[in-house]
Amino acid sequence: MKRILITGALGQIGSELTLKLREIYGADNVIATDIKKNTSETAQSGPFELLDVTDLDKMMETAKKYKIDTVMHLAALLSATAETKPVFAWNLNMGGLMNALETAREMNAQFFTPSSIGAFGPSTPKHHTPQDTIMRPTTMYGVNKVAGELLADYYYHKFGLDTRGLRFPGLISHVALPGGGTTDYAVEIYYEAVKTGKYTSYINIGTYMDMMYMPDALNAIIDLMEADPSKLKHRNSFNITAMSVAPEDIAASISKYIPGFEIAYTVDPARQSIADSWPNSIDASAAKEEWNFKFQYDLDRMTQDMIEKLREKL
Ligand code: VAH
Repeated sequence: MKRILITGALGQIGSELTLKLREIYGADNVIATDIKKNTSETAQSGPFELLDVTDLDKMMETAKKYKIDTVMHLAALLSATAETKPVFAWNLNMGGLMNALETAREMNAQFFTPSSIGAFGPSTPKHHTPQDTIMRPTTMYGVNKVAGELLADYYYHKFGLDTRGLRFPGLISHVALPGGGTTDYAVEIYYEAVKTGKYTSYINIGTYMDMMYMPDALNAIIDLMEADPSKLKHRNSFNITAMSVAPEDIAASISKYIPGFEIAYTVDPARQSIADSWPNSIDASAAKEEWNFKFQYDLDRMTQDMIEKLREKL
C-alpha cells in the first residue's frame, strides 16, 4: 500500500480511514474520491477527485493519473436503503464493485472492499456464526455482499489479484454518520443521549447484533492489508466483531456515564426484519488465527469515548 485510491471516501468509513491512511502513508499518497465534495478535513487534506463509481472510464483515468497501487472500494448503498431501491442498489453496489475490481486488475493493485454481517441470512447459524457457513441472505444488500465476496475471490483465483475483505459488524463512530443502515440505531443512540438524554429505538429490545468501534475497524483494515499473504487461508471476507449487543445493553452502558438516560421502543418493521435475519454473534477466530485480528474497545470503553467525543462535538 503506497498509493491508495479510495471510493466513497466521504462516507462513514472513508471519512476516517482516509485521514488515518494519510497519516501513515503520506497525504499525497491517498487519493480520496466521492460522488460529491464537502468541506470536511477528509476532502481538504489531500488529493480529492469527484467520482461516480458506476463510471468505469473516470475510475480508470483517476487510477492512472495518480499511478495507484491499492484500491479501497467503500462506496455502497447500505441495507435499509437498498431494500427501498433494490434495482439502484444492485447497479451501484455490483456495478461499482465490478468497476473497482477491473481498475485494480488494470493497475495490478491490491484490493480491499468491505463485506458485512448482512451477507448472512435466516438459515445461517445465529450464534458464533462460523467463518465458513450457510450464506443465503434475504436482503438486496446481503445478496450484493455475498456476490461481492465471491467476485473478489474470483479475481484472486482467476487473475491473481491480491483481494482482501472484512465482514464488518455495525460500525459506531462520532465522525461521519452512517446513512440508511440497519445498525444506525447504535450510532443515533449516542447522539441522542448526549443531546437529549433519551432515545427511541427502531430496533426492538432483545435484538442482538455484532458491533465495533470505528478505531478498531480502521486498524483491522490496515492490519489485514499489511498481513503476510502466505498466512491467509481466507480472503473475501473475514468475520470480525468486538461485541454482540442489543439496544438495552447499549442503553445500560450509556446510563453509567449519563445517569437517568431513558430508552423507549417504536419498532420499524422493515429494519427489524433485516436485523432478525442477521446473526446474533459471529465468530472471528479465522481472522485471529490468520492475521492476528484484535480490538481494543469493548462496549463500556466505546461508550465512554463516544460520549466524551460527542460532548466536544455537539
Ligand atoms: C447496515 N451498517 O446496517 C450496515 C452494516 C452490519 C450492517 O453492513 O446496513
